[in-house]
Amino acid sequence: MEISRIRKHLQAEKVGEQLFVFNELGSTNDVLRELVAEGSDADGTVVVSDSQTGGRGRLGRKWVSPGGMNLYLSALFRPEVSPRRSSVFTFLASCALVEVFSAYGVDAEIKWPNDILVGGKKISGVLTELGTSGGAIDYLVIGIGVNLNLPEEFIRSEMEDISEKTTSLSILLGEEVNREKFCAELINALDRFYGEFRRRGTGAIVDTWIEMWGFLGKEVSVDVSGEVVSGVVERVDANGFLYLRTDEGDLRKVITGDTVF
Ligand code: BT5
Repeated sequence: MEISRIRKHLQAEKVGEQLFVFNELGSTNDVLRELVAEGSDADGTVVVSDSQTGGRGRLGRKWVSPGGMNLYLSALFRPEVSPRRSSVFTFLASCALVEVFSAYGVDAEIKWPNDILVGGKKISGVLTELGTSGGAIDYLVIGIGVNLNLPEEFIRSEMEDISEKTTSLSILLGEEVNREKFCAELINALDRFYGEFRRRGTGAIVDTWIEMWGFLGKEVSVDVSGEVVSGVVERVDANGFLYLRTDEGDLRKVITGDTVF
């Protein structure tokens, strides 16, 4: 990916002002953290790579990251919020993704906490990691993987275990996507939502996310470290925690886990 072709489409104020583009690296999240350690720590710094040799999901899972077809991006945020609220930044990324997909005419669904699906198939995932100092957030790294031009054949042959659950934007649109343009549009959207956060706080992001998610008042099942908790979503608080009313009438607070369909 060419940095100048990304910049051409950028309208962001803060996010992507510092932009690093690599051909190949281990993980954009790790390289961004290394850049921070070396002093390239401006709020809104973005790292993009054409391919990743060690793309990661949550809990040591792998993110399939072939070269030349997708987007692997990490953005640095340095908000003044408590570490308890870090999942709101996963929500912020999800809101940005849903907005960008919608501009392509694609109706994306959010699967709590960090997946973006289309027609029940995963097209994108978000990995939020944080650096703390003295109990406060020093920085957040928001890693985003998006399947842009991942072809059906690759999914069938290289992603056998998840081939029925994976899609890409080019499969949905029936045409190749301009990756640099998509990358800039995503940075622009992250910038808009980050601006919204700075003006109005985490509550504004959570409210927009709840609307896009669409499960308030509906039943969800969540796998929390192997225990499945099911209940009607009564509330999502300003930290992004879910409150599920179970059949037994208990109110269960869920901080993290995986939605089970
Ligand atoms: C995620 O984790 O969905 C977060 C993925 C974040 C990837 C980005 S790429 C840029 C940045 N740098 C990194 O190293 N990571 C971030 P999780 O919810 O744990 O989901 C992981 C699961 O998604 C895997 O176990 C597979 O089942 C599935 N998966 C892996 N690669 C996929 C792909 N390319 N498309 C769709 N599903 C995939």
